[in-house]
Amino acid sequence: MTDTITIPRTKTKPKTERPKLHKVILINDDFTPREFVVRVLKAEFRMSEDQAHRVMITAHQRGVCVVAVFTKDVAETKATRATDAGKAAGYPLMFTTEPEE
Ligand code: TYC
Repeated sequence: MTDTITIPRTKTKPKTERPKLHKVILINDDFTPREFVVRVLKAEFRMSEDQAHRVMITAHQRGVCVVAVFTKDVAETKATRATDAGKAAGYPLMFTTEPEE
């Protein structure tokens, strides 16, 4: 049995389709030191001191702040790594992800 039947695809994906991007969101808490949050943002998201400070302050004041958008895998990996960095230092620092509309 070497004969193979190939059925052509009837539906082709439009070439313009892009993978949905996912937001990494920083959540405020009462315990993680501001300086530590800034350090994690700089290390994991390659932000400048200024950018990191703005994001940290926004989360501090409003409860949450969007850090950046990535493909799903990258967003989840970065959120996990950043959350783990807090955990390793004994802080409840939390990053989550959410798909963009
Ligand atoms: N609220 C924290 C404090 O006053 C600082 C902080 C900011 C923690 C943002 C988490 O996502 C955060 N020490």
